[in-house]
Formats: sequence, C-alpha cells, structure tokens
Amino acid sequence: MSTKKTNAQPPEKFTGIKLTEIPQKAVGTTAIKSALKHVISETGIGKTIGLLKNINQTDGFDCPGCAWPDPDEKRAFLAEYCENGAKAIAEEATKNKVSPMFFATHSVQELSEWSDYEIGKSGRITAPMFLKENATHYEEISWDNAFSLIGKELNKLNSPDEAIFYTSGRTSNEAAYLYQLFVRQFGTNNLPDCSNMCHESSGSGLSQTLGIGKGSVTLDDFNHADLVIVIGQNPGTNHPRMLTALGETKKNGGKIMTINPLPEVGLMNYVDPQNPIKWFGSGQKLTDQFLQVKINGDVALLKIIMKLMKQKEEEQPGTVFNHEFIKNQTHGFDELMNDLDSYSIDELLPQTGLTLPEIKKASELIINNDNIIICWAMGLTQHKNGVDNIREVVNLLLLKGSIGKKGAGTCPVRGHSNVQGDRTMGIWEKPKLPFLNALEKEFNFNAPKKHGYDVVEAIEAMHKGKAKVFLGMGGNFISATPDTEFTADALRNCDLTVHVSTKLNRSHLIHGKKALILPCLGRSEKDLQDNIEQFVSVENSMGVVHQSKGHLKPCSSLLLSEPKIVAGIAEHTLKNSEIKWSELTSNYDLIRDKIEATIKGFDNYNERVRKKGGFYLPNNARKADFSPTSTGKANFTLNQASDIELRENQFILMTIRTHDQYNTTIYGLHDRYRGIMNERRVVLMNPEDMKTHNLKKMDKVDLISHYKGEERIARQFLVIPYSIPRNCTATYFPEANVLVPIKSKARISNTPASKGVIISIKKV
Ligand SMILES: Nc1nc2c(c(=O)[nH]1)N[C@H]1C(S)=C(S)[C@@H](COP(=O)(O)OP(=O)(O)OC[C@H]3O[C@@H](n4cnc5c(=O)[nH]c(N)nc54)[C@H](O)[C@@H]3O)O[C@H]1N2
Ligand SMILES: Nc1nc2c(c(=O)[nH]1)N[C@H]1C(S)=C(S)[C@@H](COP(=O)(O)OP(=O)(O)OC[C@H]3O[C@@H](n4cnc5c(=O)[nH]c(N)nc54)[C@H](O)[C@@H]3O)O[C@H]1N2
Ligand SMILES: [Mo]
Repeated sequence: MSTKKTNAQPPEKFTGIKLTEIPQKAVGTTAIKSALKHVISETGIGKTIGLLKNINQTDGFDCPGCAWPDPDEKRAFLAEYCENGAKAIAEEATKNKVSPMFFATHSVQELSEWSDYEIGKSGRITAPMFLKENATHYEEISWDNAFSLIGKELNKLNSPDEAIFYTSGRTSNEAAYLYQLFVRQFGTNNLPDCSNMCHESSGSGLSQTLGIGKGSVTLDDFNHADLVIVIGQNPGTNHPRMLTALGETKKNGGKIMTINPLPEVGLMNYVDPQNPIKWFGSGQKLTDQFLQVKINGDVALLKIIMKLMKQKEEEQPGTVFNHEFIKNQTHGFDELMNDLDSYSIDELLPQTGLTLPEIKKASELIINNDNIIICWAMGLTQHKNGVDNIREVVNLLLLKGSIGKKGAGTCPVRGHSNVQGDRTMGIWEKPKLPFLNALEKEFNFNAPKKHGYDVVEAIEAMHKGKAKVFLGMGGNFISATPDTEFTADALRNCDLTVHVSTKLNRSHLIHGKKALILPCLGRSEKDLQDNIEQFVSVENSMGVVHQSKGHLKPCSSLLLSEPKIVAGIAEHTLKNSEIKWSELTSNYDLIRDKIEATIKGFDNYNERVRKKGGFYLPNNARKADFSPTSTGKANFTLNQASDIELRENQFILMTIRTHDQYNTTIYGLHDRYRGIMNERRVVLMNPEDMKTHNLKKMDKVDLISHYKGEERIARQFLVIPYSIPRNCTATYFPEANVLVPIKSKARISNTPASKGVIISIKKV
C-alpha cells in the first residue's frame, strides 16, 4: 500500500487551466507556428534555420523525436520534420545551461520540489557532477575521478549481478554496442531498457508468431495498401510524419480505420505537412471508420471481427480467408477456428463498448480488402494482455494472407528514435546464445549466459537490496517507471546511481547514497575525436540503418560522447579486458567493424552506412519467410480478452501523452489537440459517468488505484468531460505513474500495464 507522496512525484500544483475548442485538424499553420515559436525561444533565432534544415536530411542528424522512417529517396528542405520533432530538437539545442554554479545555487531538495517542466527548462548539463554521501548539493568532479569512482563501486560488489545498466532509446548503435559489450565483460546481462516499458509486448508477440520481433512493412507499403488500421496509437502527436504516409494511402485510393477510445484529432483530419499550399485549408478527412473502443476492449473486438469473417466464409466459401496462404504458410488455423466457436458475440460485445452494426461494417472493410497494414503503439502493448493484443492483430493479418507482400503487414510504430537499433546491438536482458558466442569469439572472454533483469525485475531487485549500483545510459528512470514511490525507495537503496544525460531530470534528484551525472553530447552536436568529425548510426522503425551527424558546436567543452563515456567506465572497471577502448572510440569506423563482425545484416557496414539513406536490415517476415518460428511457419495463437473487472465506482484509467511532452520531458503545459491548455493535472471522463458519480467539470478529485487489496493515490486532478467510452478515463504520464502497481504487468513481456489501471475517483 503506497499512499505516501515524496518528491519522486511531480508537485501537486495546478497551473491555471484554460479549455479551448478541440481543433478540427492536425498539423497546418498552427503547428508550424507552435514549432517555430518553441525553437526560437529555446535556441535563439540564429540557430533555428541551421537546426531545422539539418533534421533528417541524409547528411544531417536523425531527429530524436521518434522512430518513424524518412523517405528512401526524396527529402524536401524543412519538410522531414514536424512540430514535435522541432520541439525535441529545441529541447536539446536550448541556450539554457545547467552549470556547476547552478548546482551550487540550488540544493537537490530544492530542485526536487520543482515541476518537471521547470526542471527540463533549466537546460543542458555542462560538467560532470557528483553528489557525495549525505551532501545537499552536487559538486563538479573531473571525468577521471568520476570514472574511477564508478569502477571502485562496481568492483566492490559481491557479484556483477548486483549492478543494473539501463538504456533509453536515443543511444546510437555505436554507443549501445560498446555499452552492452562492457556490461557483459563486467559479467552480467542486467541490461533493462525503455523497450521493456514500451514495445516489449510487440517483440514477444511478433517473435512467437512471425519469427521476428520487428515490424514487416516499409514506408512504400503505405502507397500500396488497400486498408490501414491504426489501433492504440496517436500519431498526430507522437508520430506526426506518419500522417503523410496515411495521406498517401488515401491519395492512392486506400482506406483508414481507427480503433481508439479517443477521437484523436490527428487521425480524424489532417493537413499534409509537406504541402504548404494546403496548410491554410480545412484539412483532409483521414479516418474512414472510427471505432471508439473501450480501453482494453481490443481482443474482444478482434475476436468478433474474426467470428464475422468466419461466418461469411462459411456462407460463401473462398471469399474471405486466404486459404492458400493459410495452408502453405501457417500453423494452428483449426485451433483458432475452434477457439472462436467457444465465444459468443453477445458475451464479447460489452467489452468493446461498440454496437454490432459498427463492428459488422468494420469486418466488411476487412473482408473486402486484401492488402492490409496494421499500425499500433502503446494502446495495445501496455496492458496485462498486451502480448495477446499483438498476437490477435497477427491472427487477423494471417487469415487474410496479408503479410509478406506489397501494401500489407505489421507496423509496430516505435517510440524512441533508436530503440530498435539498441536491441539489434544487444541491449537486452535475455540475449540469444549465438549472439553471445559471436561476442566471445571476437573479444576472447566468457560472456554471462544467465538472463538479467528487465525494468520491473531491476526495480524489485534494488528494492530488496539485491542490486546496489544503477547506471542509466540516457532516460529518466524514476519518472518513466511504474509505482513511483516504490521505485524511489528502490533507487534510494542503491550505493551509487549514475546517469549519462543531456538534460537535468528528476532521476538526478531521487538518488542513491552517492550519485553522479555524466553529461554527454546530443544528436545535433558535432562529435570530434582526434580532430576528426565522427558520425553515429541508428535504425528506424522499419529496419533502415542510416547515419546521423550533428553540426552544432557542443554546449560545453567538457561534454564527452556516449562511446567515450562507456570507454572511460570500461577502462576504470575491467581488469582483464583485451579491448582497446580508447582506440576503438577514437574512430567510430572501428566500432562499426566490430558490429559487422558479430551481428548479422551489417556486411560492409562502413561502406553502406555512408550511402545516402543507409540500408535495410534483413527481415524474414517481409519476405513471407516464417522459418525462424518454433513450427517453421507463421503461428496462429489463442488469446485472452481483458480480465479487468470493475466494481461499483471503479474506472479503467489509461496514462497517455499530451501534445507538449516527450515522455518525461515536458515541453509545455498544453494539450492543444485535446483543447486542454496550461494544465497537466486533469482526468478525462465520460459526461454520463460524471453525472452518475455526481461530478462536475473542473471538480477537484484524487485518483486512487486498486490492485489486489492495495491502494495507491495521486492527488489533485481536475475533472474534464471528454468524448471517451463509459467507465474509461485518461490522464497524463508521468503524473499518474504512482498509480501503476509494480506487479501489474503484461504476461510474457513484463511490460507495466500503464494503460489498464483500475481506479476510483474521490471528490476533494
Ligand atoms: N511528441 C512526442 N512523440 C513521441 C513521444 C512523446 O512522448 N512525445 N513518445 C515516443 C515514444 S517512447 C513512444 S512509445 C510513442 C508513443 O506513442 P503512442 O502510443 O501514440 O502514445 P500514447 O500517448 O501512450 O498513446 C496511446 C494511444 O492509444 C490509445 N489507447 C490507450 N489504451 C487503448 C486501448 O486499450 N485500446 C486502444 N485501441 N487504444 C488505446 C490512447 O487513446 C492513445 O491515443 O511515441 C513516441 N513519440
Ligand atoms: N504511465 C506511463 N509510463 C510510461 C509510459 C506510458 O505511456 N505511461 N511510456 C513508457 C515508454 S513507451 C517509454 S519509451 C518510457 C521512456 O522512458 P525513458 O526513455 O527512460 O524516458 P525519457 O523521458 O524518454 O528520457 C528523457 C531523458 O533522456 C535524456 N536524454 C535525452 N537525449 C539524450 C541523449 O542523446 N543521450 C543521453 N545519454 N541522454 C539523453 C535527458 O536527460 C532526458 O531527461 O516511459 C515509459 N513509461
Ligand atoms: Mo516508448
């Protein structure tokens, strides 16, 4: 039971809400204005154009905003960015600095009382900083002393498994590869990453069914799709450039179906960001059919759709299912058909919150179209049955034979710009043996085979005192993870917490007995090693590996690149490493040679990564080759619908992003596309539910989550009536993370169920 409140949570202060009309369209002139205003105010007018013109150009840097791919060929000046990409860049290129003087002026306690918005706005960290045991303020420390301290603490541990090495998804391929290599030479697979809280359910579900944990489509497939289904995703805010691809689908005669508890503006109507003439127009209708599903009603909905398909197939054999594909390429079809018979539509329907005619219309759209792409993000993965959600999506595609051909397939839309690449580089707590064997052979050491901790297990281990050193390569662990107060206790238990970061965040303030902040170069900054400009490489959501090269002068001469920081730690920690860490990190081509030698798909890495647009990694599902699965075929699976049972006065809560944040980095206080301005402490409710619970617009409430008799509380939220299904509510991450119980997570993938929290609402 955790009803306490410490500074691990953002302050419970209101900021002055204003409600506006919900805009009719996404992107367009308001978005451009908002982006420019943000970039100019953060970086100054001089830097703005230089910055924007280099985003996502083949010789520029990869936008740190999201992992949506860039066109392989044509890229327009100023076009391959979006409002939120521009904001992400502005955050990094900000002129504000967090210097040693800043830390001397503000104590850790004082900073922890600031809001996340204020913490983020304070700027870029300019020097390595150390918080001594029982000290009140961080003090500057030399790099050498910082590395020695880490080495000393790591070598003091009883076992390498007492250290945790977290990664967020911005880390480049080169840095990630070296990092996992160092961690494995140190002797552990404790490499949890943000993916554990993100698309882990996609990886688990896709590997089992299709033999690859990544999506199968390319950007070009959107030009050839008959139907694109966007389920559990809000691209207007989180992947705005995806709207262009959806626009292309429409232009070519395809249809869009949206399945979401909220009518997200970007999906309903949009303006092509790459066509300035249209910015002033009223926008284009994007979604052809919108299914306003209840939170976690997706498996029930997909089951009804498949039952209706089966019915039609029985009435008119050969008109619905792709029998040839099913026979030659799949396994488990009969079991799926029998399983579908065991459910009745009547029992499934209430979970969806939809009417049968609506679902019939959706099933017709699916029946009548053969090239189908399904896109999804956190609305599917962050549920107790997150893996079931993904596998049910695969079932639907397999019945239609809609995978491994043009205009069709799976599209899990990744979050962080290199989260997919980090996995490819071996950032994983459950590495496969062939990969470990390749490392052992290349670097002559014994790699640990025992699986390490994922995010949830890492928190539990630190909480129990089984892990004592935490190192974060990027990210903001305390704010991104579930069960904020539990996780805070876990971090406070550590002997040492270390963060490699660009900007100040709450994880620097909720710390172990000792703490270090190691400031690194950002994506947009020039990386000089031995006086030669280096570039790094990243992999986008569709498996294209390409280079990223910053052009700006680093915000401080004391910053090191992430590869250099890994090298420094490794040299001060490992006693018997045969690797020449300094040499490897003085010329990143040498790191890429090692990647080529140990990871499949990177032949001629240094040559191919220099080609405009980079290269595609191999993808078996794209070629309709499912041989890597356990049966050698694509697997149909039997999946569980939601088991959430609400008692009287209970609601399901999903914790989502506003239009003005990048995960835990709060750019601003507006959620423009939802008409909620200048306030984050809101809870969106169905107006009928408000009536029956005697709540009025702007009432102040506390949110209490319920899990197996335990209660957790987040105080001070304002009730906002919104178009959302009955018994469903929404609020923002990270304010509500305190409500997500550490034990409430997806089966198999262990992803925290941040979209399926059971709450009650108490008026205060
Ligand atoms: N500007 C910006 N861009 C970002 C990010 C950011 O914070 N800001 N974050 C990045 C990262 S790491 C990620 S993972 C992605 C996240 O991208 P999204 O997954 O789009 O982000 P969320 O805000 O979590 O939105 C989830 C969507 O799923 C819907 N949803 C919730 N529960 C359910 C459900 O049970 N069923 C269905 N069908 N829908 C549901 C919500 O209404 C919402 O529209 O974006 C990446 N890009
Ligand atoms: N309740 C709830 N919780 C969630 C989610 C949710 O939807 N609901 N979403 C989950 C998801 S999808 C994700 S991916 C995680 C995100 O979890 P994280 O990846 O841990 O969090 P971020 O907020 O993306 O990390 C931001 C910090 O990264 C640092 N940073 C930025 N750029 C760089 C860089 O180039 N190098 C380095 N070293 N550091 C850098 C900055 O210091 C910044 O403060 O949160 C998860 N948590
Ligand atoms: Mo994510």
